[in-house]
Amino acid sequence: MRQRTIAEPYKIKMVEPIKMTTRAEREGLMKEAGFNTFLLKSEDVYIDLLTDSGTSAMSDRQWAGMFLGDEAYAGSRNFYHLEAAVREVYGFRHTVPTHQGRAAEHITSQLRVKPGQFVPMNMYFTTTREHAERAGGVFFDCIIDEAHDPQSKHPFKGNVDLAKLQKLVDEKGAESIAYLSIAPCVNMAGGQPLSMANLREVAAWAKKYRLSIIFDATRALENAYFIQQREKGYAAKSVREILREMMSYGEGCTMSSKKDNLVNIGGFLATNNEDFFVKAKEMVVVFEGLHTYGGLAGRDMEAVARGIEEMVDDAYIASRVRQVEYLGSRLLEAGVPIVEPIGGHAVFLDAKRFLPDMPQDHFPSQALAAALYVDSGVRSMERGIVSAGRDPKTGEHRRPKLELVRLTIPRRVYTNLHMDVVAESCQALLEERKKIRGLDMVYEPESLRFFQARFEAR
Ligand code: PLI
Repeated sequence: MRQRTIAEPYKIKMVEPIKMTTRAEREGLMKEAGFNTFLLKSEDVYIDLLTDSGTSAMSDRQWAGMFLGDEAYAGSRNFYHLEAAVREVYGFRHTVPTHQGRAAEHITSQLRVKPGQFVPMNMYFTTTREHAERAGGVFFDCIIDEAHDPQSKHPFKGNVDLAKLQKLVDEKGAESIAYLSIAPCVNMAGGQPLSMANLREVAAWAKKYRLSIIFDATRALENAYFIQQREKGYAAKSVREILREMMSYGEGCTMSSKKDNLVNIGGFLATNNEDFFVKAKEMVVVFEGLHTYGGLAGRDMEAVARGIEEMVDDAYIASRVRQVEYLGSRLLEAGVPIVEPIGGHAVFLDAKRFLPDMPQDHFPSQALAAALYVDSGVRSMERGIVSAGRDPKTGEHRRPKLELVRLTIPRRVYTNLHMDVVAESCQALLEERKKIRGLDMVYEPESLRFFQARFEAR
């Protein structure tokens, strides 16, 4: 039987105009922005695939909730709605709101990492690693090798390699590990999921050594969808049930609500560990705000609470991930090299295969992202040597195997015709790839350099 189309389970009630600039204008704008797409003005962008973070379209129910904000300094009713939603959907008893994910990472790292301890992660994420390192921790990559190979079609490239963890424990002892920081739908690997079977094994292994799993639950829902689609025994389960089971293997999580939770701002730290909760509550007051608002307005917490309830709709998440798959399939048909399997939140161009003659020191992904903007006004993001930063010990560039450009799809924002425009632009660039020039970095911030670094054409 032919596969039937699944349309979005919503219709559009409000629109925001976007405008196309001319190629000559975009050439000037890109140069002015130092060939860094983060430094472009949003109004100069036609289709904005910079990130899926905070770029979702909220529903009418979420917007209605914004008018029910209880803007009290303490004990806002919206906090209790948020706490109840997290308890119900993620299964964690205690919630500490934060203004976004990295604030929850900051608190977690400061409380749970002792200087010199390892923090194993299934691949790094920029802010997560940064906070672990600022607390004196040492990042340890425990993802399976396939994750570093953009052409491996492993269905669960986000899986943890237990042998790598075992080796670390054998050599350094379990007490050298702060906790396991496990991210579903691994962002830097291309939005790749881990399997429930892997998670179960990791949890059993961690228990043996009395180590905790603290999830980076940012895109856990998208991971739940992949488990439903790909893993034996889960086809008949709802994403809601799958997400709840996933989270049951962790002691808690940090969360950027700006992704799965369908809001423009917000995050939280959630846990079943009383002691961690009490300490986190004390710390959030210093850095974010009282523990019942954590840097958010009451209305923002209401939007998060409603977003959490809305996201666990099987029809919604299917249409969300299928749109990403639609763009990826169009690119594959056109022969554009991308990371496979296609991820949950983004399609990643493989800059090493796109620009095979450009050395990594000429920042191929940065150059490709700039060229894409000049071609069509589509904004993407570098995820290669610039994002990887420098080794804190040697000061050398970290040289990731993956040299990628991320085309990140905001939730409920663009139609598949927008995806067609993006695909056509990537195809046109591929045909003219010889014309894409490498870059020199002329300004480099000390940390998280990809956000503000500036470049010039070579
Ligand atoms: O941007 P924050 O502070 O709300 O969240 C930080 C963060 C943590 N973990 C993961 C996996 C992320 O992807 C993440 C933020 N990601 C951004 C901004 C992105 O564009 O992917």
